[in-house]
Amino acid sequence: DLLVLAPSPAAVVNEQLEQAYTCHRAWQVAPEQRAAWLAEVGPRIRAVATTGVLGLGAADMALLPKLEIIAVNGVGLDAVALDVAKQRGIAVTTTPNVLTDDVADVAVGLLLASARRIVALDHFVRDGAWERREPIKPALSLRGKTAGIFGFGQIGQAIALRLAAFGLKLRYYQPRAIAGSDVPRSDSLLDLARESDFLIVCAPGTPATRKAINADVLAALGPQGTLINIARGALVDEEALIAALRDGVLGSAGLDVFCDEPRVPEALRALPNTVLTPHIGSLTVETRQAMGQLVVDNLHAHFAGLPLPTPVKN
Ligand code: 8YV
Repeated sequence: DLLVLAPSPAAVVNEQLEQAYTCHRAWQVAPEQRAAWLAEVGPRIRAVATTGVLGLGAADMALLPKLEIIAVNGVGLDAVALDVAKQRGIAVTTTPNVLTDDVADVAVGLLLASARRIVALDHFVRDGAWERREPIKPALSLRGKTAGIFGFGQIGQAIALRLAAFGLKLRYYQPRAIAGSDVPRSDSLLDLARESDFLIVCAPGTPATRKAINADVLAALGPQGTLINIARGALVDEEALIAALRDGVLGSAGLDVFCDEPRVPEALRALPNTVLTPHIGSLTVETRQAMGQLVVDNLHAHFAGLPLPTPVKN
């Protein structure tokens, strides 16, 4: 029996799961009935298919005594109780590589939209302000500016590759230096923010990165600086971000992720210097199909006793 916490947008993925397993679809259960439902089906569940956002917490895991594998449709592991999984010998898989380029594209899109005020100027045209000949303030060019990448893994490096083509200088920070990279590493996150015009958050959500982007980092990025976040909302002190954007301590922000999704603070939505997207970094037809296929392949491999294609080393 497979517990499916969310459907894939790719029908062929859902069909393969339905064909191979007895699927229990959690998203079709009303929130108030979820606990009772899970207590009933839980003892039969041997596998869970979940998303990067939903993960699987310790409380739910406790209701699944026969659980053998958690297949995450995403790369974020922040919502999975990895310690419990390890203790119980439960395998965990993710969907690396296949989403890297699409997520990097969204980071670049948010950066361009923020720097050149594309969304605000779209409204400017639609609302007739252009026709009324209202003035348009020129933006600042990207050329010669510095993009700092916080978290220089696959996604961070894919973003660097793209931004180099825009004539941006690049730097990164993460605790572990990347051997052989020609992108210089800053000494700390605070230094990276100080040295950058654009700070792009690509690090995993962990206890160590929680609220790493705090008031000091935002002030170091500065009044002409831009924060881009395609990682997890938890890495940013959202209250501090709102204050910095409101008070002109920070120039602008392009955000695909938030602290309490899908709720986005009204204060953030009301600010003119933000570009906001609903966590769509990996949401393309092709990538969601490839991610979903990896979920299927990992589950099939597990139950066939074969090596897992993309296991998490836990
Ligand atoms: C998705 C993600 O939002 O990979 C992740 O960790 O956040 C995204 O790809 C989600 O996991 C889709 O299922």
